[in-house]
Formats: sequence, structure tokens, C-alpha cells
Amino acid sequence: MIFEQSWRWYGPQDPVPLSTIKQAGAHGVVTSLHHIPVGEEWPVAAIKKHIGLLDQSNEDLSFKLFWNVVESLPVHEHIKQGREDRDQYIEKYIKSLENLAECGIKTICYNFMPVLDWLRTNVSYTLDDGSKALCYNAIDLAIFDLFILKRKGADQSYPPEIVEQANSKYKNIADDELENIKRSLLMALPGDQKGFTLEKLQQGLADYDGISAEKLRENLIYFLRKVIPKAHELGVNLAIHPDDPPWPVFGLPRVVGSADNLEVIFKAVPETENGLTFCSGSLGASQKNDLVGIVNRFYERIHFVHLRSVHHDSAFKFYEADHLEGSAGMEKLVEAFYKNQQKNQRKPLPMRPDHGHQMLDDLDKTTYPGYSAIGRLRGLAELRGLERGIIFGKRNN
Ligand code: DNO
Repeated sequence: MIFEQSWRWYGPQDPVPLSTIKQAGAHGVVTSLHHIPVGEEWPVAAIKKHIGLLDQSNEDLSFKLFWNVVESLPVHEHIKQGREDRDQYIEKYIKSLENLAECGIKTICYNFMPVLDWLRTNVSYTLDDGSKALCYNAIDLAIFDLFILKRKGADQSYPPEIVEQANSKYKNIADDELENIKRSLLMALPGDQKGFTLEKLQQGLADYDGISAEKLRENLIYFLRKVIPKAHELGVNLAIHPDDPPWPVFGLPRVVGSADNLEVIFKAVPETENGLTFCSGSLGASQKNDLVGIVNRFYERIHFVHLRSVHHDSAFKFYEADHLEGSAGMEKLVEAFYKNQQKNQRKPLPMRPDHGHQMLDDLDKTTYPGYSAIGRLRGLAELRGLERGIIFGKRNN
């Protein structure tokens, strides 16, 4: 197979339980210790306890679930900001890597996005078929930035036509639409149920005052130069997750959004343990990114794969499409993984269907936006079919 079928699990509090993952046909469980505060060491005992939860669900030994990827081992903001005490946090990060390796977990996804993770202006965007998707609209982002966050200089962050459209939409916007934009943007980070308040976000932004993209990139490379040699020794692969969306938001720099960005990061620290989580949805949000080109160029560094597609309504608005639709060109993309795998003789890469629509019975349930069961089940099933079809087609040609 091209991929090791995987599924993200938020831990015991996840409304989608391990039994669902089994029935979805995934063996690899992508998970994290969400209860440990960012920056603290992950003790061996806590890692083992989490593994124990998976083991308990493994009475049926013919179908075993196992923890294949950590998503994420988050990087403390002081490392991203290059504060004086960053080395102390880097030490703890390395300790966590050692502990994970000791427990046999060797693929680690992380990101280097300041303050926020992925960002959408509407986390319940209704599609024509009645299912719900995640949506990003720059006009709504500008409305939030200009009129709710009231960030100084916000109007300089958007093209003039966006500011103009934001101004005119805001004049007549319904209260519930405005509330929905606010709620979507202040949503919790993945796995964090507390969410943001306006004040917390404003403080987060203030902490990055004066930190340019150049500086952020330097801080990333500083981190990698300390961590990667250790990862190499441990046989651990780090896999940076691209920025989502892959451009600056609220004046915060973002430096992991394009092939050129990746090239700089990989050149600075050439070991292949300095790797990538290939996320077709995040990279594909920018129409400038050539997804197949990125797979071909960086294949040896891709340690983890997120498959998902977006549909661009305009240059300023996209929503998450069905996994095989939208702009990703999923057939060509999966074929590119197949060809590179054949050439490089690599084991199947852990792959999870990223996000899914809220649909059918899930429309009445509360789950993390993008992480309901049935939409992801549909995504995984379609991707698995595509994968098999590609392998079958190549073997019989
Ligand atoms: C969104 C995810 C991201 C990802 C982190 C990795 O659903 O793809 O939140 O987990 O950015 O650090």
C-alpha cells in the first residue's frame, strides 16, 4: 500500500471513540497528550498510559490499533519568539522526543505558526447537499480584524478591494452572522477546549510585535539546529505542518507556506529527520502551490500525510471540498506518492483523511469542527478506493 491508513484521535474526551476508528478501517492512531501544557516535558509514564488506552481496545488481535504519529508535540511560543528562556523549552522538547522514542513513537508532527493554528471564518458553512464544511473568507476575516479586534494598521493587511467590501458588508451585517465569524475565529486550538478570548488573542499578537518573518524563520532554524541532531540519534522524524492558510494573518508572520519556504528550512538543516507533514489542504489553499511538484521535490522528507482538498470560490474565499473534489487533483497527487514510493522503496506513509464534512447523523452532534466521524469515514473510504485503484491500474498496465 501507499499509505498506512490513520485517523486523528483527541484522546479519551474525543466524542469519536476508538471503536469508530476500528470500524473506519484505520490502524494508525494519530494522537497527542493534550492535557500536558505546551512547553512541559511529556513523561514516559504519561505516554505509556496513553498507549495503554489503545491497548485496551485491542482485544481483537487481528485488528490492532497503534499510536503511529504524534500530532502535535507543540512548540512553546517563547521558542517561536526567540525569547531568552527558549533553550530551557528546547531542552524539554528534546526530553519529550527521547521519552517518545523510548516508547517506540518516532514520527512527530508540529507546526511553527505564531499564536494561532488553522484559521477559518466559518466552521459551519452549509454546502448545497446540506452538509457543513469549514470556510475561509478574507472579507469576513477583515471584518473581524477591523471592527471586532480593532487591530492597529489592520487596513494595511488587506488589498484595498477587500477593505472596501468589508466596510460595506459590515454596515448591514446581521448580528448572528457577526457572532458566527467571531466564534469561528476565536475557536479553540485543536484539542484545546478553552478557546480564545479577544483579550487573549490581542495579547498573543502583542507578543509578536517587532517579530518579522525573517526573525521567525531564524527562530525556527535555531530550534531545528538544536533538535534535529538529537532526533537523528534517536531515529525520530520531525514533520513540520504547513501554515493554514499559508499566508500571514492578523499581521502575524507565517513562514511555512510554499515550496520556497520549505527549501530554506530544509537547506538550513539537511538531515531528512527535518521533515514535512504534507498537508494538501493547507498548501492547496494557495493556488500558487504546485502540490504534485512539492511531493516530487520533498518526498524523502515527507513522513506524514494529510489528504484533503479545497474549493476556491474566488481568490479570497475557499471552503473544504469533498476529498476527491476541489482543486487538490487527488488522483494525480496519490499517483505521485505511488511513483515516489516505487522509486524510493519506502514503507507506506502514515496518512489520515484531514477534516471531513459534518453530515448525516453527525449534524446533530457536537464534535471538533472538521473532526466528526462520518465525513472523515467518507474521506478515508474514498481515498482508500483511489489508492487501491491506482495500485491495481499500475500493476495491470
Ligand atoms: C488541523 C490540523 C492542524 C495540525 C497542526 C499540527 O486540523 O491539520 O491543527 O494538527 O497544525 O501541528
